[in-house]
Amino acid sequence: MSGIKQIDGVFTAADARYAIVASRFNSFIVEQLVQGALDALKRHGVKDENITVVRVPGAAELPLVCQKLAASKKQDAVIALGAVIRGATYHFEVVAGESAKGLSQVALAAGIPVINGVLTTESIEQSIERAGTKAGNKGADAAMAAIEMLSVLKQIG
Ligand code: INI
Repeated sequence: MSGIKQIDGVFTAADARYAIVASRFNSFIVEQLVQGALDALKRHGVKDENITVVRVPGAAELPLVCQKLAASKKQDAVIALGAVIRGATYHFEVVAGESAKGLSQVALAAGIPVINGVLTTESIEQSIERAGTKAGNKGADAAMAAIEMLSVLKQIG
């Protein structure tokens, strides 16, 4: 026996409360991420009454609402979903960068998982690929990351 203590997250955080915050911008894509996240949560035993879905105008608005939810103590994990597409905006770097930076700041300040499920892609096609077609569903991946992180945090106390 090596004596090394290993901690791995498991996917059994069924009693936890999850908030999904989704942007309305590029809703054609983002709503597929929301469906993917809901599907992953429910198939891992999360009850409907423990899921809250909040919608915001765009990815730039995600950090503030995630911060409020994370500080509310009413949620155990927050999942931010959005799609920032370079071809669709002149200020791609600003929106994508500020959104990502804000979300990681919120997670560190709140001490709960705040998962960044915001697609940042070169084209609408790339976003579609990640929203339930050939590259999977990043909303579902984000939900799985939230479940896994809750398990890891619980174990490290
Ligand atoms: N918001 C997005 O979520 N994705 C985008 O691709 C995008 N573009 O293209 O600009 C976008 N802009 C809106 C932004 O998030 C804010 O809602 C807006 O600037 C008001 O603060």
